[in-house]
Amino acid sequence: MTVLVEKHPGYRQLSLNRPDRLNALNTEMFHALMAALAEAEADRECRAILLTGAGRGFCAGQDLADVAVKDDGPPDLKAVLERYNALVRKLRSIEMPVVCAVNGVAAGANLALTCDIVLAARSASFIQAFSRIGLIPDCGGTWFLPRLVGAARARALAILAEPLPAERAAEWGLIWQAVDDDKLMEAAHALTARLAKQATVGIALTKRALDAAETNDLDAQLDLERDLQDELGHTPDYAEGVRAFIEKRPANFTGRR
Ligand code: LHQ
Repeated sequence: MTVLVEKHPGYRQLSLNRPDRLNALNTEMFHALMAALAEAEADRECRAILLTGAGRGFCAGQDLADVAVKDDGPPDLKAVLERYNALVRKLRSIEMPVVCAVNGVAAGANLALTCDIVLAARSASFIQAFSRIGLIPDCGGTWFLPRLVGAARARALAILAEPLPAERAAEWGLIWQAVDDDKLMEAAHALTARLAKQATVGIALTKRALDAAETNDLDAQLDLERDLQDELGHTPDYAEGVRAFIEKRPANFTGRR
């Protein structure tokens, strides 16, 4: 099993599971991850996802043994990237929050940056390893990096491929938080469980609005916010949220449309 799925009340933990390869991605893992995401989406009780890695690493990017240049020519990197692009699009648009717990080195794994809230163990590091093998940051790396850390830092990270320790990654805004190693999973579970009880559709549309803002001008974004807010105004969670506020009690959201 290249991806382990654990069901928790309200959410699922997906663990990349090729620890002897630092969870380097291969075709089997890609399909397992896509299937696990589809199953989570189909489960009405699942309202959040926690993504992490088994063993000492989070993910070492593509399994390089599978894409080495052979005697008969270079591998079909376009086909490989088509697959990963589908994964990035799915993680980005899935209608529930995705928490990433980066438990160890993340090398060429922009999968983590695709997630909505990223926690990392203090001993973990982020390496844009691509330039070490003559490639560019993929899986959205060239899009996420400058938006998260600014142009100067994005360029240096991408070109130098030096490890960025978790704490500095948090200071720079690449991730949400660095957490003591022995507290990482506890913190990640607490956060994901909390998100699983929030207004799921509201979170889904927040994701959509923030992504659209990357290309919209203010006029278009104001229109989008109006339309999404209108949609949310018709959800049971909005009714419950306002009722709970007025009644001075915690809201009991269902995450339903
Ligand atoms: C690995 C890998 C790995 C296979 C560690 N593959 N075995 C590229 C091509 C095609 C299409 C799609 O996109 C891409 C984009 C990319 O993903 S580019 C980035 C590819 N990844 C890398 O360049 C990172 C390669 N790994 C490393 O630089 C190191 O392993 C890091 C810095 C991550 C960790 O170093 P260490 O902690 O010293 O561990 P290690 O190097 O000893 O690795 C442990 C084992 O895992 C080792 O195997 P072994 O049999 O010696 O125990 C590695 O060969 C294996 N491994 N990454 N990507």
